[in-house]
Amino acid sequence: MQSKIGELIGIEYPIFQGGMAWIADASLAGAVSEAGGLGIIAGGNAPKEVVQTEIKKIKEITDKPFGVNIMLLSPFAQDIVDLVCEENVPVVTTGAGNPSKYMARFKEHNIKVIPVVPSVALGARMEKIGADAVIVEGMEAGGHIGKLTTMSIVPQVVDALTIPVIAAGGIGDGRGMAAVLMLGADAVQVGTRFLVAKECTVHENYKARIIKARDIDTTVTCQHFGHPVRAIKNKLTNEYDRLEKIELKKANPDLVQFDELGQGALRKAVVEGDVDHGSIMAGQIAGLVTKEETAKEIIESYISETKEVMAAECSRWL
Ligand code: TUI
Repeated sequence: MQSKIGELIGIEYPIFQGGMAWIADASLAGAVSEAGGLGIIAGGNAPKEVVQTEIKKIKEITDKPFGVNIMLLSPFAQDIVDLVCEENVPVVTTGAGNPSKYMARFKEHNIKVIPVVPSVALGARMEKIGADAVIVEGMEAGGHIGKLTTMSIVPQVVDALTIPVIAAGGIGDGRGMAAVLMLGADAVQVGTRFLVAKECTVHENYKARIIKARDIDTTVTCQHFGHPVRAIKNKLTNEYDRLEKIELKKANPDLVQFDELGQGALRKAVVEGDVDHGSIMAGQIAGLVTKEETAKEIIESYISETKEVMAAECSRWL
């Protein structure tokens, strides 16, 4: 498969696996890279040693390119920047902030840098300071999200930039992939569908909630205070909603409690399998995800479906 991204980083299929905090470890990322996509290890909020162990493991699993996602809100972000430079990680993606201050360092180490950008302005800034590509993530995505939808932001960033654009958020199968390629994206990033990969080590209760989810089952917490996060509705998101209603009426809302409620919530769902009080971060396409498959099967199904729907439309239109 020819793609600008494929040539840039040496992958066979233009599919990235999202660097999901607490979830995207060497097991999942290694399987994705081995299957010809780009597996990405999540830095999340983890300390350097934890991420280093995963980097060492992925090098055992595959010789193919892989990435590390640096979550810029993490207290360990600087340490993870040092780590990816020391370990010769080929690709870095960043999220939840502006990576400008690290860019020169990445470039010195020949690392391909691909920031997630929630707007045209940040995308243009990233291109100017040397980003190799950008990931444009719509608010259909799971986890921490921006304000715009994939359908609206992808073509606007494509028009404003010359570097390749990877589309993310709401891309649950080959139909979604074909759609964003039509919008001008060069590749896709997929999170939610990989949550149920056989190689994904997330707790089985988490997987079961994704497979059970319907179209209307995600919600966004902290729309007014703190960081908006999309997750499957449960007792935790109900509690967020209740607190938000109370605090919205106050002149000086108490913001600390939102952080406290969020602390450890993702770990609770991912590691302990507490899907009532933990945060089941997932995108709006969770309703499309119906079965556990290997990472290879997931990638192959995106590619074959994309070809199929493209060919069908071409024969109708051309
Ligand atoms: O980062 C993500 N998704 C995430 S991070 C995460 S861990 C977390 N948990 C609770 C609260 C906050 C984080 C779970 N899911 N996606 C990439 C992404 N990046 N989405 C939005 C952004 C973003 C937002 C603002 C990127 C840049 C940005 O820049 C603002 C600025 O400083 O200019």
